[in-house]
Amino acid sequence: YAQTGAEQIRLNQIGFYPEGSKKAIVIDTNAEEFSVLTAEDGKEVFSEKLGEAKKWPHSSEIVKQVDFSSFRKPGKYILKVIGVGESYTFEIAEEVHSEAAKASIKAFYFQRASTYLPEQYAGKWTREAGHPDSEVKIHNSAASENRPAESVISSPGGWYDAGDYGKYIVNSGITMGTLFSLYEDFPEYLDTLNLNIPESGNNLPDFLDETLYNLRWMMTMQDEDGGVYHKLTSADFQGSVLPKDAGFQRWVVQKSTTATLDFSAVMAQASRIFAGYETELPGLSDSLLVMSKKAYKWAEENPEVQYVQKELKEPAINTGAYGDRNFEDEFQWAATELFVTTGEEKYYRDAALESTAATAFGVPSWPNVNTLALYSITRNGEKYKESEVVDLDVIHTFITQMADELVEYSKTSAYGTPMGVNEKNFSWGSNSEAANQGVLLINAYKITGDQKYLDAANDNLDYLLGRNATGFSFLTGFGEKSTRDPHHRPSEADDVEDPVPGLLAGGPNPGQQDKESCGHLYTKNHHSPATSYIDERCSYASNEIAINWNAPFVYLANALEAIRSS
Ligand code: 9MR
Repeated sequence: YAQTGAEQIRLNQIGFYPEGSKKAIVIDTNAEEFSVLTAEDGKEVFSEKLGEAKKWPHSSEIVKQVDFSSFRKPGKYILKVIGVGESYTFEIAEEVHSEAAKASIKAFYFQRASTYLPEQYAGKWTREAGHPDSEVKIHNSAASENRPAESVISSPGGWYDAGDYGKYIVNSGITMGTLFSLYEDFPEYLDTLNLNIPESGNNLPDFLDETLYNLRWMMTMQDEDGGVYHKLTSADFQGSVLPKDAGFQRWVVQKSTTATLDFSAVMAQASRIFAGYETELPGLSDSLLVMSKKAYKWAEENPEVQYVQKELKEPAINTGAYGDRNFEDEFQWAATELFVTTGEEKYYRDAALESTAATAFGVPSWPNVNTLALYSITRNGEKYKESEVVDLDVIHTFITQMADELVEYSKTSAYGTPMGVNEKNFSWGSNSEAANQGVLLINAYKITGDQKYLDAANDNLDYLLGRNATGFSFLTGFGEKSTRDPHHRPSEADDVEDPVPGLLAGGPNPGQQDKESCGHLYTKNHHSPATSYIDERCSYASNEIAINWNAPFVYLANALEAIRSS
């Protein structure tokens, strides 16, 4: 099918840092040259040859690269390619991603359960409270002596997981770990951010206030024996209604080892962060540490309790499973966070990071979290320079080896991005893979100071904001052609035309598990792994949003802002 102009020129639709690299992609062209024009009066300010034609296997497109990195003058511009047309307008500026970066954090406010979002903070996306979760039933799979089946607990607050209204501990785990990592890496930058949320006037940074909203919910999910319920959910997904109209009974289900360990890791990390706020939050840090240790102990005693959803009956549970059979990486993450917080070497010995095969680490995703342990050790590297238990060189090498592979691919690949290094990058929630690759690259940059890692991280931000085979900016509200119809109940059910802003769509997913609900919308344009994306509500497999996808975007965009503006 023929594409012209802006459709054929793929670029970060927001823009570029004056000192940063600036690339775009032109599809299917015989042109040899491109130029940069001022947006206001179309004056040519730069021109250069296009790169050689290359094929991107993931989209089967033949593309040429545009590189105008040496053009640094702030302003608004468009790209022009003769025979193709003109691109969307973009900007070159310091802090060019600040609004998008902030909005991606604010998106968590919009995911808040159990509360009214007044117009003052939510603008036109104001909505009434729903899901009080003050009378959540204990599912028979979660029954204990003190809490028999069908008894109730109160478990209010927290963030909705995604486009649905479940609250799932495993996925909250990696989400919180990622957000807390950003905070620990760039506290000065985050301390000054104003998110315009109800807590904005208090004595805590807004960023921490927002994370506290979910942390306090997580704290309610621990049973008295230390184990943690896998999730809080209705038995079935409720249709596309607003929270206030969603009345299905809510349940907490079986405790699991993965949920308990993810919980333990988050609580340990939170404990050391909130230790700095003893005056504002007296006792919180201590309580968090007690909960973390108790969870860890439960997991030591119950090391392989899997969550197998199909075994649950009366009622059967049919919502997001987040099942995982491998517990090793969660153990490593929890043990490491407990070590960093307490200094107790036993925990670090448990983690046994250095003796783990390099191949056991990877770009983090909800079932694979041990790389988060590497990040936490690295971040606290100063403390471990002389350490007898931590071998920093080994930990650093794990990270830089993974990062080098991404840099190598981005240098040679047709789109010039780390994204696509492996065909498997394109699966459910592929955009979180791109974002998490970015987080990994920023960590490598922090270790080495080598600019190539920062540039490659920025390449993946460009990917997410438009330099990809769909031509979409996947962040709602940002970019001339951005995701408009995410699978997101509040955005679907409200009367507002624009989707809730700052949400990252899942992205291309050749699995197309939603074929039944919107199969007729998948056309031949969606045949390749990198193009298998449709901007339709029905597409829960390519166009849902989720907190564990937003979090690495938050990290990537805000880390780049923090680094570029320092
Ligand atoms: O992100 C999850 C993905 O890795 C799984 O393949 C998929 C199917 O189990 O589920 C995804 O998570 C969804 C969760 O189960 C329910 N809430 C929405 C999540 C995002 O689609």
